[in-house]
Amino acid sequence: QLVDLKRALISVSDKTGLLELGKALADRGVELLSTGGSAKALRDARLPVTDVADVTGFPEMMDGRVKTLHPKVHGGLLALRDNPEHLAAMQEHGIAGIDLLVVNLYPFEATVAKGADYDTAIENIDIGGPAMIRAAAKNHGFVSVVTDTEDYDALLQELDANGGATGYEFRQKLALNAYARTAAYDAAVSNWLANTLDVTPRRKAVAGTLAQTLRYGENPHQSAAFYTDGQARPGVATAVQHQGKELSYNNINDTDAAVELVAEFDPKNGPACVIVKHANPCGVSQGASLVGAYQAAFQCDQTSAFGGIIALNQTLDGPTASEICKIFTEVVIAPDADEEAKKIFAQKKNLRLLTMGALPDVTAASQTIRQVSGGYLVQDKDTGQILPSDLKVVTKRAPTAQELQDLLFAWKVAKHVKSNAIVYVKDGATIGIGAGQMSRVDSTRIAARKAQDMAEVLGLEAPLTQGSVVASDAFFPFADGLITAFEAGATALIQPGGSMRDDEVIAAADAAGLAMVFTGMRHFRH
Ligand code: 93A
Repeated sequence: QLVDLKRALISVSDKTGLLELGKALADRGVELLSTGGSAKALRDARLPVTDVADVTGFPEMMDGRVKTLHPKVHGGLLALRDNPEHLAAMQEHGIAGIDLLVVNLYPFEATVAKGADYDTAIENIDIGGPAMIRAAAKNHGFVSVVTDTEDYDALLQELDANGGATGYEFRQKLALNAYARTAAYDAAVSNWLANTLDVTPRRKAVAGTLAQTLRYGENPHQSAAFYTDGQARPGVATAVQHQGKELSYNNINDTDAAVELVAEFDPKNGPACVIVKHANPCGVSQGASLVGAYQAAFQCDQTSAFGGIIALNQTLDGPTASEICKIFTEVVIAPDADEEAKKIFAQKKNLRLLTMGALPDVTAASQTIRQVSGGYLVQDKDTGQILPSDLKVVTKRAPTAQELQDLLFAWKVAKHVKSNAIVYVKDGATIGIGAGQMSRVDSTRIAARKAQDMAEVLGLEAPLTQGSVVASDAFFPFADGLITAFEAGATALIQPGGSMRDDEVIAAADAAGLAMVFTGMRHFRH
């Protein structure tokens, strides 16, 4: 099934490696056809090239919207070389076969990521490119299609290994990459339109671009890969890695959880630090200094913080880097890192340092996707925010100013803890987090228990839950959870409200002298 490569069509927006490829193909005796800009670049490098316009007999027209959409191109890509009728049609209409197509598309994703206006985005929707890619990929029995500049070397190696021909399996692999590319491209266009038009319910096209094959998935016996969606949101997908080995599947998942939570804390209100383990925070703090925020977050659960993922809402500085180095940490991610911090981390070879340039906007609308057997669940991302004015005081006692500040902090954290989520907070730092339990009262007990364990580690007389506040991501269905929090020493609570037994829960709070506010908004996270 070897196919000799005689004639190639090259039409690329990203001209990286174009001249090297053109020369390598010309040296191997391949005839080159090409479109406007690509042909000019090849010709300027003194490579022999035929304009597609000379093949079709039509000039490129309508601002380039119509360049390659012609039977002389598509017939050359689609004709079955072993089908007498196809061969007769080629003969009759003067169509010559095209054995290799090299196309990369108008940079639609990069254009919209830069915030281009509507008309510019529309002009960057490639039509002729995907049409040719799909045609060539369909006819992979005879035609090779290269859609990624990174595949040029593999193509040349294939030609060298087969005396200037390509093998069937090689062409099949190129075809599957090609369809993945056009699917991701059209998904990006559809999702851009959905975001631009702001229609509800959103339609979501589910496709992405393979960014990285991972060593393995959640466990070593699972293969895995990382796909990007082409949106340039600051976060784990777009971050720059400065040191350390490649991120693993679990690292990427946990780093994302850490970034999304730390981005809830506006740097204007002070430096914040989040430590994540197994996709849940095990310590969060916002304080006067970055190193102070890290220390307070670490103090919440020193045991779990070992091997954790740390996200910061400000530039990583030297003092914080030194403090982080005292224990084993998998990943540190921040908007930036200063030179001193980079120097300190350079001594910890295995520690990954990532910078994002900025924090993601947690209020920006987007969708989240979860896979279930046989389909996908798509929903708007939880961008819900609670302002002090949204809160309803439901108890006789209203929270004090300090309690209120901690309640709002605890509420932001609870939004990012797997349900059932219970978060104890004191002085801008979590002191006990109960996550992922099937009953709310268990989460309340676990969080208090963890705070008590830390008090023992730290040699404190009383656990820090004394005088703390508590957030619950959904309503307390019974008074038992609230009573557990009270017994642990909590003085104020924040929760959505809305239970059938709200009256009972409020009465228990009043009896205990607790202050409680309702948000009217739930933050389940599963
Ligand atoms: O506007 S198009 O959709 N119409 C076409 O017929 C067409 N054919 C190729 N864009 C088209 N292309 C694209 O032009 C290719 O996908 C490639 O991205 C680009 C290369 O143009 P040039 O060689 O002029 O730089």
